[in-house]
Amino acid sequence: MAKLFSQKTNRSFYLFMASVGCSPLFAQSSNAQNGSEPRKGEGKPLNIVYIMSDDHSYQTISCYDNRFIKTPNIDRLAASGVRFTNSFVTNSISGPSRACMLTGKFSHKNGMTTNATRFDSTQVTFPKLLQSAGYQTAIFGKWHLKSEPSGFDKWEVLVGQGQYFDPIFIVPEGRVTHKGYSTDVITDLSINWLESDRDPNRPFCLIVHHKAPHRNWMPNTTDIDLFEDVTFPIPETFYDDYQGRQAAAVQEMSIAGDELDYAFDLKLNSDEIKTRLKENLTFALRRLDPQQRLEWNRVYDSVLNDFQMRDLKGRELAEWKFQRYMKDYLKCIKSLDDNIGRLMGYLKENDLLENTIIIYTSDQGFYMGEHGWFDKRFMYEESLRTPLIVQLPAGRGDLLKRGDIDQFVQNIDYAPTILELAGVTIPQDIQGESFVPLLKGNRPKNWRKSIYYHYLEYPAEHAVRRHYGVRSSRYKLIKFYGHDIDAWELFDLKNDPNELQNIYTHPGKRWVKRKLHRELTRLMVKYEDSVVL
Ligand code: SGN
Ligand code: CA
Repeated sequence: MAKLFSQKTNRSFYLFMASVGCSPLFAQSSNAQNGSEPRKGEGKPLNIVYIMSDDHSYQTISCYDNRFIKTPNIDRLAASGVRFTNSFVTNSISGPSRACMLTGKFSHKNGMTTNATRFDSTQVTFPKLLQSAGYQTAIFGKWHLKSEPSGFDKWEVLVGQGQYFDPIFIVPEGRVTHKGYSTDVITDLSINWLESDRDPNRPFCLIVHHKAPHRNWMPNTTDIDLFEDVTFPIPETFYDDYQGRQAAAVQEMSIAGDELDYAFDLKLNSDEIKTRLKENLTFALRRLDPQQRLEWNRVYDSVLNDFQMRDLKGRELAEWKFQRYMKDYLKCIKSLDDNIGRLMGYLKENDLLENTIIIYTSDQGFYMGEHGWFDKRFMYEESLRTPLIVQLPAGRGDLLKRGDIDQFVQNIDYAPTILELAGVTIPQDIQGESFVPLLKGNRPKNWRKSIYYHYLEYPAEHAVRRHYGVRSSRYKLIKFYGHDIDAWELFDLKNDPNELQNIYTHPGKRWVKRKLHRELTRLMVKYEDSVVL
């Protein structure tokens, strides 16, 4: 009976796909074309596992940068897949980035311009299209779009930013608290769905959105002792003086400044330390059980003692704060990497790697002390870039097995790429490009040579002024605008990769400037963006 049922489901899925004009993605392989033995996984529709963390910098993934931490599980994905070396976001902030990813459109088109906006969930998104093409769709973890998820058969999403311990989830029926550490919980929900909730005879798209390593970087108590005796290298630009860069000079995301909260961020929990965000730490710590609280206090009470004993000032204090920030952030990364390993282990053990594409990315990049900062938002490299690693299904002989892809991709490209891989028609008005040709190892001549960016969340926390700009392989042109600013910046990324010299007014750059202005206008026209003052 079970067999009959599964055959029927399979057939009805294929008939449905044909009726909606889709060629369901059977793991096509060059073997199928040349008539040799079919590979394992061939002929099966493609599954998608999309894992996105929150604020995970490429600097803290060892296959991108091995100065800070080893991430063996993410590295393994990259080693058996492709690593994008020029992957960028369109607007470096969570809600907007998530909306770009779901719709394949820039913020000004999908309407989600800032974290304060509400996502219009009646819009077409790639999960909705997959769902109507017969895919089972599920999302677990951070959502951050205010409106309820739509286009998912199963969803459990965090309330707002979510909590690290015993996180509360919004579900169609209301709210539910899951005991445990958020990264473990989100992975458990994902694995449980794969194991017990889905029909194994239909393809699936599983979206796993971690909360970690978002501020305030609370580690699992199992990882709480890690890195305590490690001293991390101070970034070259930690003491940036922001000369010639007006917006950078007035931001509020400095590690040395009070914005990195002594209580909430640095976990210094003492009656004498009264800070703006102290209450938030109190609330967060209430979620730990007595055993976890003991472990927590053991580590952070000793940090507090050390801090009080040293009585640090000036650069010594700034560097102490940097070291604490790095330690906590990296403890969260350890758990993230372990859990990615756990999910990968499940997919392998259950023979799913043959016909499943696995994507790992973050909603944007993050500053690990570069320019003296934490947070993101700016169009400078550390937050404009985002990690992107794709492990391709072993059964797809037409796709690359491994290697680096250096062409420019953006998060608006994910939706069309996934749709093309799934054999679902890409809507005409999607602004991103499917990078399936790149996954096949091609270098299309007309592939984009520059990217467009627009950040709109000001006035807001961290005080990063609104800006838009263009990045080519060599140069970056940025315009900061609105309220109290009207400033252009131009960087030569070859001679000044750290973006310290604004050469906009330098004589001799007129030709470069003209070319970039023209390119910026071309992109604004192409993407139909304009600036509202
Ligand atoms: C919170 C954080 C900010 C962070 C935003 C946006 N403050 O408001 O530091 O920039 O989220 O982050 S906190 O005190 O609440 O931690 S995003 O990744 O969701 O866009
Ligand atoms: Ca984020």
